[in-house]
Amino acid sequence: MSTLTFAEKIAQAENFLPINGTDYIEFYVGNAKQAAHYYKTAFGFQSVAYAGPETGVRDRASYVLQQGKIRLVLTTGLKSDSPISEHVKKHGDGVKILALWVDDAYQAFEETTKRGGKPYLEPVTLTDENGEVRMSGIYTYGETIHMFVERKNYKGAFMPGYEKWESDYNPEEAGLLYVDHCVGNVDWNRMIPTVEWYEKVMGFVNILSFDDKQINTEYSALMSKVMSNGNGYAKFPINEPAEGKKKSQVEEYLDYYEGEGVQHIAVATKDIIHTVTELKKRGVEFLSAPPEAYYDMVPERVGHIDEDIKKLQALGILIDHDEEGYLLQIFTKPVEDRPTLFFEIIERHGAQSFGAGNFKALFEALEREQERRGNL
Ligand code: TYF
Ligand code: FE
Repeated sequence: MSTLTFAEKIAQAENFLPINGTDYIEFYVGNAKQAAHYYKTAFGFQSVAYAGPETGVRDRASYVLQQGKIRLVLTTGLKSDSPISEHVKKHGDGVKILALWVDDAYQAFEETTKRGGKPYLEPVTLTDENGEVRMSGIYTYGETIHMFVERKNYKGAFMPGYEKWESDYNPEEAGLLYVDHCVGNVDWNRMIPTVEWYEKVMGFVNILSFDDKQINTEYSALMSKVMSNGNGYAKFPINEPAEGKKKSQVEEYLDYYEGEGVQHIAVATKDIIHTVTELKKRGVEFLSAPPEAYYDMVPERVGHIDEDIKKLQALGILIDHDEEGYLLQIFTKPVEDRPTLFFEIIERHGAQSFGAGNFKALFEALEREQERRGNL
């Protein structure tokens, strides 16, 4: 076990690709209008911008939503031969773009492609009366893209091509603040090459690793490595399935997504009890709570926490700690019919880790769902 703190580990990252945070996450979906309604109603996202036939965009419709610093773009293709529709046909609804906010989109493209990044979008400058946005993009795992977004004091709703979306339907926010991390599932034997890709092409460092000895239940196993940039604003854990008695949850994902892709998006809140209470009231489905014994062990395993354990238990929220503090987390069921993408809600109190102490309880809950789907 290394004795470096997380801050010391990320300080070892290279800085040829300065990142200020997540700019947006774009989903390719079968019906963007309905998906936008779901994220507004169920998660409390607010209407921000729209692009589509009414704004002169012929091949797609995109809805931009925001809550705290989290910006989601929901995009659908308008013709069967559009690359968006092809993507949806293969993968179902899922994340296409993890966009990163950078100071210089041209330099980001240059630095990453010269280190082997595969181009997706050559640098472009988009302008309208509200200013300028520069963008470029490269492929990461599967068909997933990292877009680099540079905002030159852009004053419009989102970016050129989009119009402000003023809706009469505005459900209240649920306390979601920012993207904490986004996890990718990769194929067998692909975790190490993907980790090396993040090191070489993006200048990231590996801050945590879990092997199949640590991440396993009676039935299934996986391996995971967390990659971070130099300020910790971009954290991408990478999972690979591992051989167990039965099918790994990562393998189930790969089968249904028909390839590698984003497994979960973790969003931070400052009041997880309020956030989860709200989300449940609005119909978001969460994995079932661990057994009573899990909560009985918390004082001994984690030590003091500010929250009332009974309230956390009633909502099925998980609790873990590391040398730097504790964290509270809970996972939704997949938000599509295919068992693919899900969300994590996380509240950190100092802890910079990912809830390894919860893996057993979490994976048992995941396996109960896999079993119900006949995939275990
Ligand atoms: O991001 C993480 O590492 C935690 C735990 O299939 C986790 O949220 C890891 C793998 C997985 C589900 C959750
Ligand atoms: Fe996570």
